[in-house]
Amino acid sequence: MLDQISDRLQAVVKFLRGEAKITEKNMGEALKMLRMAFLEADVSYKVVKEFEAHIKEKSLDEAVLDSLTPAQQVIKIVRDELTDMLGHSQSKLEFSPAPPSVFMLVGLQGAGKTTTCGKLARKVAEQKKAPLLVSFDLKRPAAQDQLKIIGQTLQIPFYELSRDQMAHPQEALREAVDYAREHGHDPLIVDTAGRLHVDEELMEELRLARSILNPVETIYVGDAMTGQDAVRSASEFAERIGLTSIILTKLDGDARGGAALSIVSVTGKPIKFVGVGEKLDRLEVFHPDRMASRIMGMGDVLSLIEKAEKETDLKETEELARKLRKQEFSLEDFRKQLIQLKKMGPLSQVLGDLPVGGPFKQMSKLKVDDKKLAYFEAIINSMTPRERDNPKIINGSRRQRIARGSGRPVSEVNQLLKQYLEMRKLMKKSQFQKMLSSFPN
Ligand SMILES: Nc1nc2c(ncn2[C@@H]2O[C@H](COP(=O)(O)OP(=O)(O)OP(=O)(O)O)[C@@H](O)[C@H]2O)c(=O)[nH]1
Ligand SMILES: [Mg+2]
Repeated sequence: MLDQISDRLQAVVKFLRGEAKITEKNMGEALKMLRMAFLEADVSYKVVKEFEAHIKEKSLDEAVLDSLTPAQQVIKIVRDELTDMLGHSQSKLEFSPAPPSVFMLVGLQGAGKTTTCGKLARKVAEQKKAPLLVSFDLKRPAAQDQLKIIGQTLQIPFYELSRDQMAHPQEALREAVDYAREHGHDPLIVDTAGRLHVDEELMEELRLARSILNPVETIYVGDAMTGQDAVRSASEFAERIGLTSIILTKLDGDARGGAALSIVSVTGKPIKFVGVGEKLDRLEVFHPDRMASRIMGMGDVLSLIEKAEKETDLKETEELARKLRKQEFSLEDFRKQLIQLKKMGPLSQVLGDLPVGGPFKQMSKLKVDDKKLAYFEAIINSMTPRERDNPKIINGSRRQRIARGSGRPVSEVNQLLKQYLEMRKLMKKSQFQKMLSSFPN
């Protein structure tokens, strides 16, 4: 996620760390590096200029220059400014005191509105809400089906418009709201049609829907891959129909970051979530502070730990941490680890949340895809408890027996053992130990 700008900003951090004093000269150099990094990431020029001015003013302050750690102070200033650029602090979804709260999702064609309706419904359902989905995309009959299928997949109810209702969309919307109210649904999540460009017809349609639905959240869904285009159309939507929040999608791709870094200051609206994959569970709460730290390479250990705590038994994690500290990490533990990783989602994503560099980057290079996780599990299942505790005893004939038992080739058994050893080695390294030390003994 945002690898390019992240690499560039980390280079600035590194540069500053190497400077014992902050002078106008090296500060000028750092500012130039920052400017290039942002412009390359397709951040709007105006936003870059403001950012630069703030950094300069704060960094050349006497208190910073005279401090014992001027470079660190400047790094902190950059981090704080970056956090502000991303929206300062986390913003939550609004709910209406008189349900149903209506969330209306708007945006250009293909931005991810329909998918995000599903992701959002899933997210609020997790918080014990009872969402209802409805599609106000009446142009394409397939649009209704798309959301209906998403609803079925998630087991979240979908309010299907009849042909008759489609002919009278305004009434249909009122009926959908009434239905939600009568059946205790909250929120009502409304999908809308997209267009290639902002046009008057679409704006009219959305304004009308808005006047009937009176949504507490009008959410602009923007494709982060389209950079400044997403920002420009967001401000048009903001001006012409009014927005309350933003969701950026496709941040899992190689988006350069321009949209994420400009959209908040250009529209004045907060980013509440980001889409990080096609699957319906790939929606993350957006934390400006964590994102800023992550971009600057300070590691999003917090959100990783949160994720881990949510889906793994803390006790098991503590036990694992203890074993890792004592370097007793056995194949049995490796097997448990694989199961946990499987629960947490694709490996590359989990590892992507960890601090950049060091053992983690190497770990993400371990060639373990999700299918392989299942094979690895099968192989470990075919080992005896003794073999799992003491993999050293697994010689050639044992390898053959394990391969036969698991129905996998011997080469894969070899590969697993090799990766296990590599993982063990990596886990001994200091950075991981540091993270583990945040777990109680
Ligand atoms: N990689 C990735 N793909 C996404 C994400 N969100 C949506 N997509 C994909 O983007 C494509 C378009 O998504 P839709 O939800 O149909 O977009 P839409 O805005 O409803 O499109 P229209 O209704 O045609 O305007 C689909 O292939 C989605 O799977 C995301 O966060 N990451
Ligand atoms: Mg759609």
